[in-house]
Amino acid sequence: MSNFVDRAKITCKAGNGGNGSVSFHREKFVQNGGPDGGDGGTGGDISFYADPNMHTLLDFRFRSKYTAGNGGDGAAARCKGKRGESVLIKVPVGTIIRNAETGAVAADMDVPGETRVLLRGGRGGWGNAHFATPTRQAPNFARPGIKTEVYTLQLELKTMADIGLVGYPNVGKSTILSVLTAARPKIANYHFTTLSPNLGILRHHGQDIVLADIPGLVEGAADGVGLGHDFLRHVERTRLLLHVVDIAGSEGRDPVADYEQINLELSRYGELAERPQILVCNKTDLGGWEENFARLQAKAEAAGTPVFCVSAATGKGFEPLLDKAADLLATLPPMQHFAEEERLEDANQLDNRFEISRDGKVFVVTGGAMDHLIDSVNFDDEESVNWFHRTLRRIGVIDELRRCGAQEGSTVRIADMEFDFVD
Ligand SMILES: Nc1nc2c(ncn2[C@@H]2O[C@H](COP(=O)(O)OP(=O)(O)OP(=O)(O)O)[C@@H](O)[C@H]2O)c(=O)[nH]1
Ligand SMILES: [Mg+2]
Repeated sequence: MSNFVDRAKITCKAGNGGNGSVSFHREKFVQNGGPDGGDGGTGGDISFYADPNMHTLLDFRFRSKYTAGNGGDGAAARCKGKRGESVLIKVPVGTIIRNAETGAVAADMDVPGETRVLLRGGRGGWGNAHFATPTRQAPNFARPGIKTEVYTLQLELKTMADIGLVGYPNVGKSTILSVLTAARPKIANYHFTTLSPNLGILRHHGQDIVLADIPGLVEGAADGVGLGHDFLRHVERTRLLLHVVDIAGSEGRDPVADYEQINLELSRYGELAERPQILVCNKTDLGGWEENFARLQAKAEAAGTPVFCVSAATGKGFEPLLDKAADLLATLPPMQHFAEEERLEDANQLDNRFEISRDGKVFVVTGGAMDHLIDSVNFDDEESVNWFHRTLRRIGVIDELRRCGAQEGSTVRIADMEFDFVD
């Protein structure tokens, strides 16, 4: 078995933001110096790099946890905390990154050399120096940094190629790749010789075409039989399929039945049935293929599929096939890009979202904004409590509570603290 790995799960955490500091300037002979607590540093990011030199996700078998550094805390004399160290994760070009929990696509790393920040480090909290105003000269509070979350990410490699070679096992797909390109895949007279995709580059009239040879497909492939899912994934992005059959039926199989079976599996796997095809009738150097060809040609042409006869053994018949493939590719849309469905980086940033629910007579305010707010307040300090009230008003919590029926004296719960509602 090869070391080809095309799926992996990893956990990632961007760094927490550092806490702001509460500090007052001290100097000989100077009493009650001003607030000088510095801000916390930003946490480190988690980024991904589409590495053209990587071809499998094997590395993630050995390492699956990635944690960026936390931002440093702020300190006296307006000293800002240091930035947390970022982490860069290398993946093969064509890797799709999903949030494992929701299944939503977070990034498609399909551009060679591209770097994407997926999880941003938490922002550092403000030190008390930030909260000084002419009327509030000694703020006794600062804000904590934003705590980031751990994400489980599903990585999935979908081969990037213009053309995918599909067909029943042993029909000669790998041999065709070796005839057309410099690739040297394993070729042998048994089923499932190929166990992972092989890529080759074909140069035709000055145009570079990337060809992918995938393992043979069998009946039930779309249900996962013979590792069908794992193989079909690699033709999902190809723009054109070369459907290869052993037209001589050299193993006693019927190429017409195989052709129909493979098409059935393709149609049952996503949108592969609509992918343009060229039918390649291989092994014409062997005798007795004419009758099979007559039956198959009728079927393929009825489906609008161009048909070519070749022999990978002798190298005959490929020129017109390649002309046709190049013509088709010129008219086909570019490779499928998986659109981003979920923005992970924002999820680590503070938002002002909150929700109000009822627990008997108590109004309960929840949401990320609330936890962070409660952490920011020094409830022994009147200034800090006033600031807390103003913030609740500013982000709309007071209005929303009133709208939900809270009145003077109603009980409001935020995190594990209870307050009287004061309008
Ligand atoms: N006579 C003849 N034999 C061929 C031709 N093309 C391939 N073969 C032979 O058919 C056998 C299978 O070839 P492969 O290229 O490994 O077939 P495959 O479709 O890649 O097979 P899997 O990887 O198992 O799906 C080998 O013994 C090849 O030498 C051909 O045009 N003529
Ligand atoms: Mg093969």
